[in-house]
Amino acid sequence: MSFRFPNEFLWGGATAANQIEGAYNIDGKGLSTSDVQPFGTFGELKTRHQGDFNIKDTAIDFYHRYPEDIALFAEMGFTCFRLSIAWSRIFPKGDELEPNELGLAYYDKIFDELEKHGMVPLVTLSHYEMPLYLAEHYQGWKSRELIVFFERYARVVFNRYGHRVKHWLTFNEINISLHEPFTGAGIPRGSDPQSLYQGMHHQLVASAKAVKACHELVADGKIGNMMLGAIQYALTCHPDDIFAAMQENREWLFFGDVQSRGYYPSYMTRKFKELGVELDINEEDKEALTETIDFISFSYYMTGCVTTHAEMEIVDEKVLKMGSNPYLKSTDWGWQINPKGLRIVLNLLYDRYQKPLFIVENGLGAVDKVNGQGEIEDDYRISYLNDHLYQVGEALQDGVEVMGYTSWGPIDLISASTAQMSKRYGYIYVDRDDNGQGSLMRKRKKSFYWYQDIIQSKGQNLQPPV
Ligand code: BGP
Repeated sequence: MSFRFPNEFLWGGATAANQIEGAYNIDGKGLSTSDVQPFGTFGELKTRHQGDFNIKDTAIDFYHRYPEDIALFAEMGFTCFRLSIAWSRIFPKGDELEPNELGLAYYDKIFDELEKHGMVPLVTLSHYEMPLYLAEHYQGWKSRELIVFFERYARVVFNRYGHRVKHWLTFNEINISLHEPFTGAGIPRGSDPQSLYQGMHHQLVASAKAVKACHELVADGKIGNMMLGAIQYALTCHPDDIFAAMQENREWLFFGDVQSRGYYPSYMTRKFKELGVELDINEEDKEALTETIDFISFSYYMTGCVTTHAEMEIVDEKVLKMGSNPYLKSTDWGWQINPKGLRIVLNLLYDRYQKPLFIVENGLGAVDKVNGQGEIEDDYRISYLNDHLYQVGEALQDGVEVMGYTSWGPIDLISASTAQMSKRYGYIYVDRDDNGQGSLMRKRKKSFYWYQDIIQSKGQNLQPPV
């Protein structure tokens, strides 16, 4: 079967400020939580000392090289580019009353460049980082005060860029903070459920306030949430496993439920009771939550299994402790590859929310080798992306409304979980290794031409998975 994706379907790639920009301490930027995570999201935290090496300090130097990179995206035919604004560039400490003009001016230039190439910006307000000062002096999102700071930041950027940035996301993978709370929420690892869920509640309220601000300040603006859509299957058809899988999936769907319905789902009442969590939710919070998102966005890389009784291997110790699925293969980093699962998630989310969906991350992290002719023949990546996009085509036929697809890391960037450069996702190769050595030169991979062809053919050249 061959598909022609809708004309208005947005095609592109996705990035995050701390994984591409570098320039971590210039033009008035404050330190962010990412700047003290030199080993990645799931590595050890470090106090930052003068002269310490963190590969993200330079990353791929997008801060200075953005015209070249955006031109390469345009050459591939991107109609959309997802990026995040580093909050610490706009409010270096996070609690200031006035923004940093140099930080604002930087993103003006990025949007100029995207406009020049006719690309729609999709902007994440908070992608896996926040001003470090807020983590150190306010206990991160555990503090209610952050709602005010975040809303101020959101209003500043909507006012500044709202005339030309119409697509926004609030918190990247908001559900990940239950597993890794420092990265996105500035809350220490190992915190008790009370602190975690209170912090998440503050983020949910802040997200809703940003939605309201966007609706007020951005004419024709659309704003979505962002969830890590790692669906869990029951390992067996034993009813206990089916129930366990349902509960596991509620761990992430809970966020979408609040953000798209405007109130806490009833299943959380029992959960909070069992965990001994008593949330501080006031009337103003409840009112704020009623401002709901316009679309649902999510990342999709892998799926897992759960069971209450059968033998099951754990395939990814590092990130989400996914149960092994005997029918699937894994990447070199232990992420289970499941293209059909993307069609399942798309259908599930559309059935549940009846809102447009946007796949804002998907891709294969792999080691690439430059061959004797200086080429990078990344057929494994082409096959991964083909098979996933094919399932998007199927989901469109299923009647699911999909706004677009931005694959993760269209240009090689620093891995969030491991801070490696060698875990590459790009269509564009960047000459830099894990120790920071390399010329930073950009090079088109084989997948560059493949994606160009897929975009140009509006998906018609996707091949049925073999
Ligand atoms: C998502 C994050 C991204 C990104 C991606 C790939 O969870 O939103 O920031 O990095 O995963 O993960 P990694 O970089 O660890 O391979």
